[in-house]
Formats: sequence, structure tokens, C-alpha cells
Amino acid sequence: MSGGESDGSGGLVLLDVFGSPFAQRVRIALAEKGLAYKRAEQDLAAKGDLLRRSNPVHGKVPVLLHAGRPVCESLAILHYLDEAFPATTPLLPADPYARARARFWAEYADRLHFCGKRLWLRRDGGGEEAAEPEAREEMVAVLRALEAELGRKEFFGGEAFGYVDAAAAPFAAWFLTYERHGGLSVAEECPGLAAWAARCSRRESVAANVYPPEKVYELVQEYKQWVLGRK
Ligand SMILES: N[C@@H](CCC(=O)N[C@@H](CS)C(=O)NCC(=O)O)C(=O)O
Repeated sequence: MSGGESDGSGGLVLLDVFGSPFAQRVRIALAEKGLAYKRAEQDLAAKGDLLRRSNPVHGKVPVLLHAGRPVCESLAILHYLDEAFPATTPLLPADPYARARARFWAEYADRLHFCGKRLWLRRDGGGEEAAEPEAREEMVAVLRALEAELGRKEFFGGEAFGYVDAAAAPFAAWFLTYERHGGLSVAEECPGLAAWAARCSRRESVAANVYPPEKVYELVQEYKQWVLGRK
């Protein structure tokens, strides 16, 4: 892995897994910024030396190598891209208060992942089982909080797709999985957020880097069987 500047990738190499929503955040951001990069798909079941060396603390993807130097954690990478490539379209707003607010909500979007896991990673049932009521309620509360922050705006960043959108858009493709496992309807509970999800899915940066909802559901079913089989 040279990470050289002469290969058109600007020395950017992304260690990722295509289906990882955290890695998808980074690919969406790179696409929005028009930055070229190379992907190095990782095997998380048998982590290689490069991943272990690049992210010795967590051993997780995504890791962005810039001229060989690793940047870990998806949100830190998005932030880094804004700072390291100031001539590209910014994701974070310029105003300090708006920036702090965007960071808060991007971190909050992680709740979709953890809450979602409580809905779909259950031992009983074949996938359509009734969810724990508290997990379902928590998911609805998270969706409503995000919808309240979105308000009447096109995107969380306003008219322009930004930091919170890039952080949350991968999970929009999981809404169908949350609905099927949680017995809920995002369109009924949060129509504004459902409309935002549809807007994101039509965006080239998102469509090219996120699996369609049915595919996410299928993969989650397979992953669930694999995880439960190991326990
Ligand atoms: N907080 C991290 C989460 C990254 C994460 O959980 N990545 C998963 C893939 S979706 C991973 O690498 N898992 C491997 C492991 O836990 O060993 C981020 O935002 O980058």
C-alpha cells in the first residue's frame, strides 16, 4: 500500500467493508467532496496486519490512510476531510455554534445503530418477531428526536447535504430493517424523516455507497444467523 500522490487517489486509502454504515459515512463524504481514493476491503473475521496496525485500539473499520497516516473513527475522519481538504465542499458549517450542534447530532445518529441492534439481534423468532417494547419505544424516540432536529429543512445542514446527513444517511437504508423487526412504520411515526431518507437515497453519493433497503435487510438476516451461531 503505497499511498503515493501520483496514483490519482491523492494518497487516500480507505480500509473498509462495503456494508459497514460507519465506512459508508466516509465514502459518502469522499464522494460529496469529489476526492479520489483507493478502497482496501477488510476481512473482519480475520483481521489483517494493516488494519491491526492502523487501528490498534479498536481494530475497526473505517480507517482512512492519508499519505500512509491512519485516521480512525468515522466522524473524526469526516471532520479531518473538511480540515485537510479545505478547497472541497465543506460538510461542517462555518459558524462555531452550528458546528457544535452538527457534531452533537452526528454522534446522536449512532443511537440508530445501537437501538437498531436491540431490535434485530434477538435469538428468538425468525426475524419478524415482536420486538421488546422498550427497544421499539427507544427507536421511535430516537427517530422523533432526529425528525425534530431536521424540522422543515431539506437536509440537517439546511439546503445543502452536510455532516449530519453523511453521518445518518447510511442508517436510512436500515429503516426497513428497523420497521420489520420493530413492528413500526417510519413513514407513519416520522414522515419528515422518511422524506429525508428518500431524498438521501436519490443522491448519487449515497446511492453509490449504500446497499438498497431490501439488501440491507437480507444481509442483516444472514449476519444475525452468523452472530447467533457463534454464541
Ligand atoms: N465508532 C466507530 C464504529 C466502527 C465500527 O463499529 N465498525 C465495525 C464495522 S460496522 C467493525 O469494524 N467491527 C469490527 C469489530 O468490532 O471487531 C466509527 O464510527 O468508526
